[in-house]
Amino acid sequence: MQDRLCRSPTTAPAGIVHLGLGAFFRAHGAVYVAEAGGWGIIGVSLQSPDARDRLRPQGWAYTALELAPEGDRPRVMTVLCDVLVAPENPQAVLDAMAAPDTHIVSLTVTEKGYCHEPATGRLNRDHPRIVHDLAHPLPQSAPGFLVRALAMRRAAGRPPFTVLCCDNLPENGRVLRGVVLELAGLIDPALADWIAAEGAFPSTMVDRIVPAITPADLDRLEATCGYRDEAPVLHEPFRQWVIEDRFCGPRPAFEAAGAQLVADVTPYEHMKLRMLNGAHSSLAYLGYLAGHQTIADTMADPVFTGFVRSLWHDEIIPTLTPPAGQDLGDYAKALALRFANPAIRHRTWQIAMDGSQKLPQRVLATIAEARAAGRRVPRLTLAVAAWMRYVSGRDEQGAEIDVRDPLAARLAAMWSDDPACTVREFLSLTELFSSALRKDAGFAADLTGALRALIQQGARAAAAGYAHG
Ligand code: CS2
Repeated sequence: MQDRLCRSPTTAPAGIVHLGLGAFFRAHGAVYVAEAGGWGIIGVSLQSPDARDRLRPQGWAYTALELAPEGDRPRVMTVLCDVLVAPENPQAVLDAMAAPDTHIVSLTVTEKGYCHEPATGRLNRDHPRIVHDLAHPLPQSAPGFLVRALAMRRAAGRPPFTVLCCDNLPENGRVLRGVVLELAGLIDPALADWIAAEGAFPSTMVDRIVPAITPADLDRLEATCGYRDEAPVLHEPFRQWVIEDRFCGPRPAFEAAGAQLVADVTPYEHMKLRMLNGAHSSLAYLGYLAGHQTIADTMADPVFTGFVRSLWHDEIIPTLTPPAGQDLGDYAKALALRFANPAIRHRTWQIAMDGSQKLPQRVLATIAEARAAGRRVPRLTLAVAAWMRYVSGRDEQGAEIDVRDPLAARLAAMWSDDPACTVREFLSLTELFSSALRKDAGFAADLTGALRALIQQGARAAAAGYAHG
């Protein structure tokens, strides 16, 4: 075996504490912070010690490996200064967040980490971690850490940090602000007033495709780089970060690293969530059912290339107001190339995870707007049907699907042999479907038809029916 990667971390002071030290942040936000210069990051794992244990022997350094069709490009990242594991020592995490030098707390805790109801954006007060955090001063949830750390800063006479949400939620900063204020209000209404008046929660749009690492990737990296790295991240060449320029304290010169600082992130978020993530989820469910392992494999199938092109042009783009200077047709073309990148093995199974938390903003909001405008959207509807079939836990050959979703057990129990009955059951999910969609008889009928087609013909043939305009 080659020598293990080991570098000294940055000497820059850590002005940023990041909650949720997964691959995405290390391949995206951390790269911007490193390029902006002058700042370091204390990473926090909210669940397992795995990342800390792999990174510690390397001095917190890791390789970010860019995967382009023309070859791999490694880069060693030294922007992390420390990694904390919240369940082991929640007080250390709070202390880092409350430290005078901390100006920003950023988050990638995935959709379900916000303990909110996706359909309404409000705090889910029954969430076990929220129930815990209301009763105990040492928190478990991301909103709990934010609230308790902000309380410490207020008590110490320090200004709040800027909360920088980097997850794929619409108006992510506004949603997180609402969740934090609601939780703070339940603990101490005066704290909630202080956060509302002094705090800042800019919304952001984040984009970079980051497939999960496999053991084979570690070997491949060792062969390419000549050293062993137990905690690398893989990513595509493309990256984009659009940030609302509303910080309540100092920030890195993100623009020097190519981030776009804007007044309103909404048009960017809608474009990205609906066109990239909406298509990703649609291809993940349909592709998985059709037997495709990765998004690139799915895109190599002409049925799905045609399907996704029509999905973008006929169903998603008509609901969007493009960001200034952005042509949505060009955006779709670029997405098709990114999805087809054969160097990225982004598993349909990985993207299919947590559908109950992803579908509302990626697919259902687009459907609701199209329906309100009197349009039918057969491809998005087929994607919802494919999700229903996927979470039933059985694929087209009757083999078991390893469904990962906080609602997995409830969703599986909704499946029956009668498509109309299954659709009725799913449409009763108030956490997912807006009341307009739940009452929309036309949508229910289309969804039933789509599900029937999926069951009778299989995903590939059903998608083929909608592959061209
Ligand atoms: C993907 C995203 O796993 C998923 O659900 O759709 O992680 C996607 O790759 C990123 O949002 C791209 O920016």
